[in-house]
Amino acid sequence: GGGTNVSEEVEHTIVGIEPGAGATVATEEAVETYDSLNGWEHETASTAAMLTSLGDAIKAEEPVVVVGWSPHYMFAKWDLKYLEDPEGAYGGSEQITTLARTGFEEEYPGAYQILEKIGWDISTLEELMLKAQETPIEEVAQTWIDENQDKVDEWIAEAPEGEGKSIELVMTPWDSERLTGNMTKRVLEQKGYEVTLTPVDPAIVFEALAQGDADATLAAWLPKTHGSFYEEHKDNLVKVNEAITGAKIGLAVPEYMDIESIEDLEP
Ligand code: PBE
Repeated sequence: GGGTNVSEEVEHTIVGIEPGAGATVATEEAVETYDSLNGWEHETASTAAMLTSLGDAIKAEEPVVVVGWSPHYMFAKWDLKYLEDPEGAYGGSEQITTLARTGFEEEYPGAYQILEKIGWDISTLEELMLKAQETPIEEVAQTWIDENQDKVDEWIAEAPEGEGKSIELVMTPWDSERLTGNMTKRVLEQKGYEVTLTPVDPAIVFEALAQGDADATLAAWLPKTHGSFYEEHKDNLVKVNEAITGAKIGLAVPEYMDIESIEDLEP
């Protein structure tokens, strides 16, 4: 069937992303779970390399199977579809969750109240990420703040002042998190906090919070993508808010490919 041809054409290879990503672990699980992926290679390198492979394949109208996720501009830029995942190797709908270290709420009541309110919808973030292809992400974040000051005012109005206290935010290095991290930093700064924003691998986000080396993050994809990190450290973490709902990870292919499910691939 169509699956045999495309599986051969892509040389039984999934184009993955960074080794430290939650989506990478989920893809390893998918390769173990599905008979259709028996003997497949899961190539990991970087998000940039994956996007280059995807763009090249689409330009040539060739098949390609990549590790994809939403929110990301890939779904705005190209016609892509997720392959159905009947075994649930990639989980379902995810919440990008705001986490704090234990004790943060007591020490930073104002920031905590603000973090409880901050959130965006997926379509807003995808639009901003597309903009960030041409404009530095810090600038995209600042422009969003400038154009949405009424919303920011709602978030910060009732919170106590920060009075110059320092907050360490950690994030993962993907665009979605760099964007929400940079917007959050600017919101907290408006209330008088000093905010540092540090990009680290997902495992380090959770360790830094659990050990009290960082204060908060807006980068936790739950329940699946970062679920094992969360389980390991949850006794020392506080769930503050679901800042973004309806996120997703999975295997993605161009619309023109004649397959619908991971089970349509062939070993
Ligand atoms: N992602 C984007 C990350 C989190 C944000 C889905 C590629 C991951 O850890 O898989």
